[in-house]
Order: sequence, then structure tokens, then C-alpha cells
Amino acid sequence: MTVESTAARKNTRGGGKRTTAKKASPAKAKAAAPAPAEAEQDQLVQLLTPEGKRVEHPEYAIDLSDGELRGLYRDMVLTRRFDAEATTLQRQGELGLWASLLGQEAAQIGSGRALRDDDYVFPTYREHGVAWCRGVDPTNLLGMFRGVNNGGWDPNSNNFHLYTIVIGSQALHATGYAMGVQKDGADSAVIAYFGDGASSQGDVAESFTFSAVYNAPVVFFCQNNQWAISEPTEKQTRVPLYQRARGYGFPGVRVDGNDVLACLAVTRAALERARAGEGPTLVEAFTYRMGAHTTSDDPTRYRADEEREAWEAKDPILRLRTYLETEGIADQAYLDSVEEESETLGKRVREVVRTMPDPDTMAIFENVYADGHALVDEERAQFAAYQASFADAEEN
Ligand SMILES: Cc1ncc(C[n+]2csc(CCOP(=O)(O)OP(=O)(O)O)c2C)c(N)n1
Ligand SMILES: [Mg+2]
Repeated sequence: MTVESTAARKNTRGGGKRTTAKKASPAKAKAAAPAPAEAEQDQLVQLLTPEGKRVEHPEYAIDLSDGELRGLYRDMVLTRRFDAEATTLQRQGELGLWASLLGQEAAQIGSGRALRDDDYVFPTYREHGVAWCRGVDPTNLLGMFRGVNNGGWDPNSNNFHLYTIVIGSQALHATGYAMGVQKDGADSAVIAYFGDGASSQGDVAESFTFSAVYNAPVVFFCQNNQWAISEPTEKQTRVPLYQRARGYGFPGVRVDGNDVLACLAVTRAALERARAGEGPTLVEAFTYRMGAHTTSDDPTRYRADEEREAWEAKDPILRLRTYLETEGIADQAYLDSVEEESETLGKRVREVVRTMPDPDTMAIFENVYADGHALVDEERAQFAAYQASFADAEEN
């Protein structure tokens, strides 16, 4: 299957439905902000409906064992619990900030479980579920948010890069890494996570160009959670995001980001394409950020409750749970055991965070220049004097 043929086929499916290309005066277009995302809902690849009903898709099949299905449920429940605990810890003053993944569990667990150990992940700052799938201890994610370290894990131990705050930049890192994988002749793949907002960044556009031209083995996994802080997706694009791939010469696919089975199937297929030397794929996981952008944000100031309520009905965990229960794949004892496990995880997270050692306050001046610098020396001395002034004040 060539890049062109796949791209053409995928985009034919999306053709004719576009509502954004309507001719309108600039003022009118502004007033009636198009909603390409909603208009293209029917383009979603879905294998599990919001009601928990299993459906088939002509291009994407999945056949998981009962154990694997239960595993996806457990992953999502534990990830959500960890995330809720982190939000609470921030409210208690134990973390400086937290970026919640609430609502995006299926997108992250589905794509995360599609990866092979030798694949390499470049996350944003919200990929706690993917980190979980990579085997990164969840407590290691919290050091940076507590302000006690600059990362918290060795990226090469789990092939999971450090969290990246500079929006979209990791798409370039992933592309470069994928080009390296290609030169090494390895058959592993690379995945870059980013958001709908990041899709407007030049870094992402450059990544698309380079990866397409070099046929790099990279999957661009865009979690379209409908918001970039307070900016809705309509402010990022006039076409559904997945259609952007066409202009670069590789396929784009929109998947129901709240359907863990579909996210797994679509990501698996995209990774296989990359491994087979067929180049990049853009996966747009259509989902919703149920919480605030971060704990510093108040979404009630810019979005309506009704929108959140509508997405609540599409909850990723609830729909899988319904399916597992209806099909007799999980019984009450199993669900209870997962609940119990999440309690234990929550307790461990609280204990570990509260006992994280504070860094040496002077450490920030280390590793700035290999051979030191007069300006850094001056700043170090100033800061030492400032710190000492507190001790002096206490003595007096
Ligand atoms: C280069 C850059 N510009 C601006 C910011 C500030 N910023 C932080 S998060 C964010 C929005 C990102 O939205 P999106 O890509 O949709 O990801 P989400 O937070 O929704 O997961 C912005 C603009 C930044 N961190 N880096
Ligand atoms: Mg977003």
C-alpha cells in the first residue's frame, strides 16, 4: 500500500462532508465560526460505542483476549486514579501544578498499548497514561510538578522521552529520531504526542514535511481534546485536523479518542505502516479535556457546562466497563479488585510525593556552563546572600 493510495482513500472518505469551505464574507465567517470537528464526527473510526456496544469497522479490526480487555480497563482506571490523586495533591499544596488527563484515558492507553518496547515515545506534559503503559513509575512524573527535579526518569530506560512543555517541539524531536532509526536500519517506530493547539505550531508543520519527504517511521498522535487552554479547535483549523496530512502526502485518520479499542487498532496499524517503511501517519484522536487545562486554569470562564456534560456520556472507562459486564468478561470481584488496587496506588502516590527530598537550592546554578561563567558566579553569590538573609532574619 503506498502513501498516496492510502492518503487518497482516507481522504475520499472524508470528502464532500466538509462544512468549512463555504463561501462567506470574512465578517460572516467570523460570526458563524465553523465547527469542522463536530461536522466530521461521522468520520470517526469506532469499535466500541458510547453505550458499550461492540461494532465493526471495515478497515480496522481488533481481536483481544478477555485478559487483554480487562487489562485495558485496569490501565484506564489506575491512570485516572493516579491523575485524580495528583490534582488533589496540587490543591493541598504538594505540587506546584498539574495537567490532568481526565477524559483522555482511552486515547492514551489505547495508543500506549499499541507500542512495542523498542518503539520510542515523545510525549507532551499530559501523557500520564502513555507513561503508565511504558512502565514509568507514576510517582516519577510528579517530581517536576513538585519542582524538585527537571524530569524524573531516564528516557532511555523505557523509551519514553521527558515531558515537553514547549508546544509542538517534540514532533521535531520524534521526526529526527525516526530518521535516525531509519538510518540504523531498525524496524522500530516512533510516536509523537501533541494536542490540537500544537497543530498550529511551525514545528509540527516542519515535522510533517520532513517525515513525509524522508518517509520516516513516525506516527503523529494528535489528541484533539477540543481546547488549547481557552482556545477552541475552530481557532486552530478550518478543516478537520486529520485531513491536514493529505497536503503533506501521508494518510490521516480520525479515531474516536474515547474508544480504547479503536485507538489501539488505529495506532497499531499506523505503527505497522511505519515499520514497513511506508512512512508517517497522522492519527487524530477525537476526545475531550474534561478538566481544566491545568490546575492554574478555570474553564468555567470560557466554556459551557453543557459541552462537558455531553462528553460525560461518552466516557471512555464507563463504555468499556459496560461492555465487559454485558459480555461477562469482568465480574464484580474483578472490578472490586481494580478498585482496591487504585486505592493502594493513590496511597503510595501520596506518601512518595510528601517525602520527596527538596533539591539543594544552589543546584540551579550547576550545569549551566561546562567551565563556569562569571555572570553565573555573580548570580550564585547574590542568591546565596539572599538565602542567608532569611537565616539572619530568623536569628534576630
Ligand atoms: C511554544 C509554546 N507556546 C505557548 C505555550 C503555552 N501553552 C502551554 S499549553 C498551551 C496549549 C496547548 O494546547 P494543545 O496543544 O491543544 O494541548 P492540550 O493542553 O490541550 O493537551 C499553550 C499555548 C507553550 N508552552 N509553548
Ligand atoms: Mg488541546
